Amino acid sequence: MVLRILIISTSRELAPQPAVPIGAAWVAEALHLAGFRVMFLDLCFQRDPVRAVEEAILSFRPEGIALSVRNLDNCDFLSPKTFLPEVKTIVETIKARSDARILVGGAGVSIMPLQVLEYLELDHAVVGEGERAAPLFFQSRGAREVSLVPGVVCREPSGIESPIPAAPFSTDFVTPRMNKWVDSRRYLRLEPVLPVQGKRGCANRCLYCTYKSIEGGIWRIREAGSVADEIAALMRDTGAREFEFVDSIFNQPEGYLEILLEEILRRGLKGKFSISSLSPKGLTVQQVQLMERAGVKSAVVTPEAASDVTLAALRKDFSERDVIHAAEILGRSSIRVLWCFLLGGPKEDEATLAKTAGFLNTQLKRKDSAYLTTGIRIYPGTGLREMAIEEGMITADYNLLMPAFYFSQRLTPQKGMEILNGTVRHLSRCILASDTHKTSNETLRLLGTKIGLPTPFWRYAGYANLFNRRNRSVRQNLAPGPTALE
Ligand code: B12
Repeated sequence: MVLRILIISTSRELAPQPAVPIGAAWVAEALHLAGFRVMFLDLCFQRDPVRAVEEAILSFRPEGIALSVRNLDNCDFLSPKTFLPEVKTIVETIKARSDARILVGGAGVSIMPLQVLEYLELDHAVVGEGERAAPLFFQSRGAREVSLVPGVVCREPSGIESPIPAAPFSTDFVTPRMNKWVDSRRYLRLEPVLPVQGKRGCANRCLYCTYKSIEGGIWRIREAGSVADEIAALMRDTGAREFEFVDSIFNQPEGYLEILLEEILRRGLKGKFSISSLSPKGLTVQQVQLMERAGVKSAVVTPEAASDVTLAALRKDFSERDVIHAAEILGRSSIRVLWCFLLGGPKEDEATLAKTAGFLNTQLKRKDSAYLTTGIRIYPGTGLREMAIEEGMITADYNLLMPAFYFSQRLTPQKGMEILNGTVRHLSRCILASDTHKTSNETLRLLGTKIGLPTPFWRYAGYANLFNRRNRSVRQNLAPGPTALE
């Protein structure tokens, strides 16, 4: 008998840009290939998400429900917001209307599965990727069989925490058919760009990062031909010409970028590409030239700090010199760069912040912008959590489901803003993470797409800042947000 599985993508967040639910789409495709009847419900643009869930349950009568939770919160120290209460409302709606078995997964869930299960009052979650775990879960029967599915975490009714199994990370990728599951037109209306993931995993061990729990700790590369096929299919089926590589770090491991971009060139795919995360480490002139030839128009570069002191404290394996070297190479290219910095990380003080300001003054080219995030979200299992406990910012029993943030005790957010306000020359090209939540940004996106403004939209940061009526005095009056959301 063919089981009916309803997969629900719960994210409704549109800032700082909409994110097409590709993770949920990959899982939907895997369930479909495993022989299930699958219905995909994307809550992102639903006016009434509860009603949409009720209607889907009524019409489809699912025997299993797979919930995808991408974001737990907005990671914003200055205006924190958790998304979990809205997910809980969806879970309550499901429970009131259906006896279907529920499985929850997604990036947010992988970071702290037990805490999420406890909060949502659900029994089963998946850590890591869902392509294998979800079909096996819905095929399995009985508590014992379920508990043996690799990657599945069970909530123990006794309240005793079961150990989180090491998630199995496969190198055998399903070919995603995102457009079969997601109404890409809705997303393309807000920005004409679709996401593509060319590899998974991250072998770096940055102090604060969660990627190891979500994607695994080693690089796993998709076959370049399959990624090129996916792009060609998306071009054909959606008319999109712009794509963003959402890999953890695009220029690692060594050789990956070359294989992928050479394949794109060989296939004659005339796309416009952007990169979600490029590391300054080891970036070469040849790589940047290849990127330009293949159609890369913009990249988000993520050094997070510009001083050796803070880079070492964040356990980055590159130096201030590498960051400047990358800036010089990219500065001579046509690629627009969004430079990302975390302000207030471990060992941040006036001197290290002055280095960031100095970097912005000397390296931010006219084509570039910067994205500044104040404070760092603390996650379980990270070195940052240990540090925050040692420094008395959180207690060891705080479960971190509601966000808590690290901010260096050698500085205050106000002092930090004062330094930036006083020293950075091109503040209009600096985007504060907190400002991206303004509803005006969505209006600007709709407008920008409609009139065909060239992407990436962060290049219009200066205009958006004007539109948001942000000015020096507003910035100087920034109040620090709570350390943890109650
Ligand atoms: C690229 C990226 C971005 C890009 C997105 C660009 C784009 N065009 O899509 C940008 C920079 C815009 C962005 C923004 C944000 N992001 Co982001 N982003 C990522 C990143 C690096 C990859 C996401 C991705 O596309 N993965 C590829 C897909 C295929 O994988 P996936 O979604 O995880 O799905 C797999 C599994 O999770 C699982 N799965 C998924 N659903 C389900 C369901 C079930 C039932 C099962 C069993 C399994 C399952 O199987 C899938 C396939 O294997 C992740 C970190 C990471 N390494 O995952 C952070 C991450 C998801 N982002 C995060 C956050 C917080 C945000 C923002 C809210 C704030 C911010 N920092 O800007 C915004 C929100 C944007 C939005 N509208 O939702 C957090 C979420 C954790 C949290 N604290 O909530 C993450 C985990 C980073 C982190 N801090 O650790 N992001």
